[in-house]
Amino acid sequence: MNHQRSSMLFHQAKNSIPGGVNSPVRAFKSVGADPLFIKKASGPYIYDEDDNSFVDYVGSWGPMIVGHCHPDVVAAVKQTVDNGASFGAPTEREITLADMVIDAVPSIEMVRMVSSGTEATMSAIRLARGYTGRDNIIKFSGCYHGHADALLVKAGSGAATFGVPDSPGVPADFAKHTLTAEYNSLDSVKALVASNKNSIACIIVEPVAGNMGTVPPQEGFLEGLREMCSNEGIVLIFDEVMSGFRVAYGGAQELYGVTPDMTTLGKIIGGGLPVGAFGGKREIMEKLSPSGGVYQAGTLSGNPLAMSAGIATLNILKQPGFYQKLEDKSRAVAEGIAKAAKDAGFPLYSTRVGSMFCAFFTKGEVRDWPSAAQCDTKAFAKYFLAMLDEGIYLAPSQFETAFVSAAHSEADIEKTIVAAARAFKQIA
Ligand code: KE4
Repeated sequence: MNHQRSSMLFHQAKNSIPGGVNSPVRAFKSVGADPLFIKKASGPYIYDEDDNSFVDYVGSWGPMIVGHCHPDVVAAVKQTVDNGASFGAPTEREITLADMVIDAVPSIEMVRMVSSGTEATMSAIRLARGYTGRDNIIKFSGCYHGHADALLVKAGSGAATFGVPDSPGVPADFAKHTLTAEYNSLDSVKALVASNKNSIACIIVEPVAGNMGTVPPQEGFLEGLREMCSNEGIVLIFDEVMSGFRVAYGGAQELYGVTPDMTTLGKIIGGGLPVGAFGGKREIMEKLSPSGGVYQAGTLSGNPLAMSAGIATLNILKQPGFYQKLEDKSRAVAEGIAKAAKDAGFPLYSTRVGSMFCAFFTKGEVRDWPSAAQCDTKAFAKYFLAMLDEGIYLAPSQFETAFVSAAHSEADIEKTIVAAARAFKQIA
């Protein structure tokens, strides 16, 4: 497969942009290749600058659940931009999307729009601290909540991929209020709560971990966090930037029946445009400026284009049968890849929650960061490159999640499974 133009552009990009990319995990560094420069996309496909086409399982890292260039989303954005891209003033669309989110997500009684998931989690934590008057927070190793200083502590996603879960540039003073527990280990949380009595403002968790690969919550984990937070006056924050509207219309909190105090969102609710959101109980949210004293702001928060793309996307997700069809496709592709690995005698631990799935290159079970970190990332890199040669575009890191969209057809899924069978044979 010819990647000449992409490589030329990457070489050029590195002169102007650090590492040649505007987000590190896109650089293909951990898979030892030059990244593909994408020219366009449509439905389940992306097309690179060398006119290669790929079945896309990154979907812009989650937003493109209805597929690229869905006609309803394109029309909504075009119609909106003809009347103005941004005003820095309130618009009716912001109420429309806010009400759709409130109707969908069990924990959300009020919601504030921002422009990224990082802004959403950073702001939610500040609000939890303002609401409780406490300073400490608990997060989980391998979970990623964006790149705010306090959260780049044992973080997942690109931070884990590059082995900098504790980034340079984050002063110890900033990180000292961030306590880290192990995902799926209530005991590790109990120990931190006991040794930091009445000083923990919030626990922030990915209810389905997607940034160390896809790691589902074990039976009782989310329920245990809920009970602990209720007993201790700790704000429970579900970071559903990835899982929100992905694993169910009401997110993981609907799927597992556990309701947090606050929820952060992003990705899907912007339909591919820059967006984030945080919401929760009215009594907490009303502490936010200008109704309360906790300050938070943003030039492009709730901008008309992202609101329109989000509204159009959620209107598609609301259609009867949307998630069942997505579930059937996702099961088929994840199980097909797992079977291909087994038939090739390749050790793989497969996970899936709805249309989020992952193939861990390890023999053992993966339930937290320490077990995920055992993966053979070199074998993953060979698999990734072999799949790319077969026209299948996966996330360029073992510690990420693959996403299926409504646009993936049975033929695309069959092609993916055949490609996987070839890839495992090639690298075995
Ligand atoms: P953004 O600031 O990237 O919009 O959102 C941060 C974030 C917060 N919470 C969760 C659960 C997330 O998954 C993310 C961002 N996800 C990564 C992909 N694993 C974004 C991709 C990237 O960093 O380029």
